[in-house]
Amino acid sequence: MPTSRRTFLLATGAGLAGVVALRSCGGTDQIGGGGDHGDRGGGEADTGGRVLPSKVKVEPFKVPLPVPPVLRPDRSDASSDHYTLVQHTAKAQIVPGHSTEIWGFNGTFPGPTIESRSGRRAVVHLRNELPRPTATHLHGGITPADSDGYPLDVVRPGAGRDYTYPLDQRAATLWYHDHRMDFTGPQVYMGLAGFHIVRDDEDDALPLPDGDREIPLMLADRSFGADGSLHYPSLDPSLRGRPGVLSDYADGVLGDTILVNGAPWPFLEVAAVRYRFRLLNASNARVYRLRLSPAPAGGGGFVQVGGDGGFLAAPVRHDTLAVAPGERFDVVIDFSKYRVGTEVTLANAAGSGGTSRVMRFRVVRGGRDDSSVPARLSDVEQLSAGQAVAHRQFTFKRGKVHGGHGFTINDKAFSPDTVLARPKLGTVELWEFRASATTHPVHIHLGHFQVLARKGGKPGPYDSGWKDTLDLDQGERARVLVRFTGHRGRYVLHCHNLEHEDMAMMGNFEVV
Ligand SMILES: [Cu+2]
Repeated sequence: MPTSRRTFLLATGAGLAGVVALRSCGGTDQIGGGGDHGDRGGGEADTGGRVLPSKVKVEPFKVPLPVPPVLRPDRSDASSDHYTLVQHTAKAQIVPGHSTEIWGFNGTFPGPTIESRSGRRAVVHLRNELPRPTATHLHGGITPADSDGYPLDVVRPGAGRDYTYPLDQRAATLWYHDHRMDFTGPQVYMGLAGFHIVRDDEDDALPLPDGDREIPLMLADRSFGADGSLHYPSLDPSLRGRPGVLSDYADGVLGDTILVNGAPWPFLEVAAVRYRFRLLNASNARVYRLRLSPAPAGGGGFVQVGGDGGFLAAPVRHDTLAVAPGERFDVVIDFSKYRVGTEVTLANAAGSGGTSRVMRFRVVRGGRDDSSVPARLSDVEQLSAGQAVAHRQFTFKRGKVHGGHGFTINDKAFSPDTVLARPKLGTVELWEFRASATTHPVHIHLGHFQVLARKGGKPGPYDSGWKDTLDLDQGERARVLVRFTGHRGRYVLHCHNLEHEDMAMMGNFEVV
């Protein structure tokens, strides 16, 4: 790929000038652009600030896709499975020829995948052997407040605690990640993230691809120093004092290297049959617009069967999949639409240069396929606006935080003492979100929601089903119906652009 080599020389040789060059050459380097690119702004500029240049060169599509191992329970009883996760530093092979220090759950990035059964309790015995405090949140979990990983509810270095997850919820792709107050961005960037998949009888009964043809894909962009170290532009790299990042990156840190399951631009050899991929955007700030290049004949290469909160009622076909930080898309790709020998790039129409691609599928053999995607997937209860017992509005915009630049919700910087809403347990509320100048992926803890409207009109193409994270475009307004179920207590809603979150774009709500 001569274009990628040129891109990396520019990025490596010329510092910030290289970044400008990298972005301006995107037009010629782009894979699979065009189409509906324009409808949500696209581009990297609106998802964060500058791309942080790496000092090492990585060839794309040279390393095989790793799949995180499934964690075995220490023990199981009639109602619960018990797991141990130890957070510690480790050396990882990410950039070929280098060893990279990461912070990992059980020393890996991504952490091991936990697989749970709906209705069975998972108890995670967590120990923090890292040099800094952590707080672990199960994203998408309907979890009691004291196990939700509240940002100030930290586990100090050398300490441990149990997190209890009832998992009284539908089958879905959840993920666990660090949520430490003021330092979530750098700590997730160092590797503190993993999948937690919940399964149920409905999932088992569907004829979707399974076994080694059901694969989780964690997308995360990173940049590397000359020694292969993870490079993050912290104001205080010790992660002790002042939170936040250098001002060039204050809108969000964008890496120039796309990792999938911790490997840079990996490849996966596939048979010409259907595969199910659980896509997760675990990036700090990057929004992807995924496409298949070449697109399959007839289009609609991504058949979405699920979202953040589990199965959709019926599959939705997409040519392009916009995935904001925190969001999950459960999709089926049918490689029988390609001739054996085809190389299919998972491209990113919102990127440029190296970030315009994500990974590559090599269709290397034929195969028998008895899987299918049925026209009906699940009974999804449809909420209606009439059920809402309260209407609330939340505006996400820039603002003064501790006398400097930051981000606010309803003009307030995060404070543990300020409660923005007190919804009643068991009710549905209508929440309206507004974004000012930049995009904000809005995430609500505990409460799953359905999108009612965007810009005063219909929900968007990626809004189907139950969600917990919503991509708000610049200046956009969206209304969701959110259900507060399961547990009372104090939770947060926040922007899942982790740099915005660390710069105070978070608020409390208390379920009463
Ligand atoms: Cu934001």
